[in-house]
Amino acid sequence: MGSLSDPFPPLLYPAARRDDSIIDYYHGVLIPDPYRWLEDLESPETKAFMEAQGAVTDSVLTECGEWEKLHCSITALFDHERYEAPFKRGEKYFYFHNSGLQPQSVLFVQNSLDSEPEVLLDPNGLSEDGTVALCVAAVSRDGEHLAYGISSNGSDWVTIKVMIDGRKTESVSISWVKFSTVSWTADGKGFFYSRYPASKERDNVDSEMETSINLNHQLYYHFLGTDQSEDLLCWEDSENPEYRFRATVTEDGKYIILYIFEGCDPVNKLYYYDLSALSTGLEGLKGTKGLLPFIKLVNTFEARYSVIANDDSEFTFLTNKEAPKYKLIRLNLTKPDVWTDILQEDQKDVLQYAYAVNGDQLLVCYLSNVKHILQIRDLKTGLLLHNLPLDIGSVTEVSGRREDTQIFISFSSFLTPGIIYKCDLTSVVPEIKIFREVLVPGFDRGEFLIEQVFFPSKDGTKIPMFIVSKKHITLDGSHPTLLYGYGGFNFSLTPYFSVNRIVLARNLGFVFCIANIRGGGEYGQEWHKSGSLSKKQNCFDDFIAASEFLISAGYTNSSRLCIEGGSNGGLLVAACINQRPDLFGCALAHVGVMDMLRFHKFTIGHSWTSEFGCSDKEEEFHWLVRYSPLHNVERPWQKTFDGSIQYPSTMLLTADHDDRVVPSHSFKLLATMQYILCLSMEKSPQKNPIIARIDRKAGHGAGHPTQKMIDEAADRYGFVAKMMGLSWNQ
Ligand code: X99
Repeated sequence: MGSLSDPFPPLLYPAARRDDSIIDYYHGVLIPDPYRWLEDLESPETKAFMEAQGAVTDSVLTECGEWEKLHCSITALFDHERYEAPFKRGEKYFYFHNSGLQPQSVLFVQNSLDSEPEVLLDPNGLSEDGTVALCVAAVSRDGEHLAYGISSNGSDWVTIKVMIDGRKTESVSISWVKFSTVSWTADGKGFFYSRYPASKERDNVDSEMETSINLNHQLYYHFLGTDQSEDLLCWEDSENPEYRFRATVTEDGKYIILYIFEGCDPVNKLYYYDLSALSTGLEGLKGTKGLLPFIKLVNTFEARYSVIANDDSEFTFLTNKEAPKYKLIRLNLTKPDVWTDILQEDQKDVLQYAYAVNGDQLLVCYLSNVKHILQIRDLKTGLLLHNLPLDIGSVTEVSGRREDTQIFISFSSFLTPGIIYKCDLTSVVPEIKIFREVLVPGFDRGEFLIEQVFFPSKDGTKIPMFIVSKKHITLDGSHPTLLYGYGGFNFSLTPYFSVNRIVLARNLGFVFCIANIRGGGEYGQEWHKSGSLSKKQNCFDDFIAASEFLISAGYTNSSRLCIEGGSNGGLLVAACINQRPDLFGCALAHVGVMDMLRFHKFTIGHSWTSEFGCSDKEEEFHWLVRYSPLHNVERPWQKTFDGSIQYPSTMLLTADHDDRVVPSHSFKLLATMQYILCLSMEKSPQKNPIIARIDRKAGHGAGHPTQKMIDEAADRYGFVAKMMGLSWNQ
């Protein structure tokens, strides 16, 4: 159906060179890849392509009349104080705070909850424009030292720096860190981190964009007060270059737990090392060669095992072994074959995590029909002690350890910007009080209504969806509607607050929806599996069914329906517009995986083969080529009897430093869509714009400064408002 009107004269897209000599041969099938040259992000030709596309997009955006009002309102609504839950180390409390429009949140420290907070680290001082972000902050157990990771331009590459004795910054810089956690040893003498070997071609991770494949991850231990060159290599595995490693030190300080991952599935190997066996601590190993002699407790990729707590050698794990909705089990390292269930798998709710708190208690979180439930249970027996009452929404953070009698719980939902609860576990019935509440001036939750519906997908499976609208709307099919989805990697989309969506609902009359389609973790590992590998098409069928539901229930019509998603959700949006171009008025696909035949060749893409499969394998190639956005762009007016069907107005969003999903995915899809739909024919019926917003000094999304978030939101929703012919109310 496309947009209501043709708001623009046909756009003059830059003609990108087609290299017809690039043709790949996959298991007997020839696949041309004429825009392969766009994979070289440093070439002058690619840079010229980015410039030319940027000019087209700017010419569209300057025509978007509501841009200014959107920018202004989103800025005003963003300008509120935000806090994260405090965490205790030693006797001190630490927390992140943003005063409203600060580019990055600031780390504060205080001696007690009511003493004057002091700035410990302000990342806003690390760059002029807020593009340097703090992405890891690990405080030693005594609260005296801080290891923090910074990343530039939204990259996944991290440099770790260290602050000792309160606030003295050391000169050390730990480079080549990626996909790492930081875990201190109990003695505070150093920490574990993960990295990749230094690239031979480049010595500076910040300089340009690195798209080469990430292989040979390594686990290191850094000794405080020394140079990175003296760090101890603790684990690597040259026979399995795709493995990734993550180490944590148990709360009692006795063991190092090594988690080993291969893909992105919730499965891992688990090794451990008893530090107490080292009389001189890790210090004694300084300068030695050879890896740490880890004991292999779980040595197959069958299930997830995460340590919840231990009493000496008796460990409690969260696992999905024979329990797709997860359970807690216990085992003594001295008898590694005897596993006992502590908390059995629930029939319908998915066990998300458990924290040992207040001695022998467990804070347990379940996902129940896409809403979080919190309980206090007995660590020894798993028995339920208390239900902690929560509104409908998401627990976004829990801070508390076994030694803490008081814990902090952050909660948010579509109409709740954020509440941090303080929970005192020493009283007979846990006492829950509001510790801090995020207040958004000018936002009135009473104006809105939240519903959760369950609609049938193509194969009859019931799919949950949240719908948020202004109260008392008539279901006459007229409302602009924003439908958001992800559908992959076992990731669940639970209710959260979005300034942008409140502005869209309040001022442009939008209904906004989140479809909890298959591929996510909403109902455990079975839900995930039913939307991955050979069953990936279920994700698209679910999202299409969500759209059809919204239309048939009278919320909207095709011309006023916009779909949006990022990353795996960018793939979702792009696949859906290929499959049903008639169903949507607008599409916003952020940082999407668009070339399903080649994604595994760049950075960490190889780890997604657990979700998608890999074109190197014949059977899997056939799954992928059937829905790969890049390989399924066809002229809709030639596919059906209705010669007026065109693609929806489409904005692909990417960024020059996205080293998670390299921007060439979006570049190649953009050039392909513009060529097939517009440039390769005279008088194309494709009038709706197909454009890309290419951000600079930005990456996949993490670490985005506030200003970039606001600018981007105004661009994409300004575009949608223009395409749908919407005007501002009030
Ligand atoms: C990843 O690629 C995970 C990358 N990653 C790690 C981290 O392996 O970000 C890791 C280890 C330790 C700390 C931090 C990290 N992911 C995560 C997928 C989806 C995910 C991703 O980004 F599984 F949730 N994708 C982009 C998948 C398709 C598009």
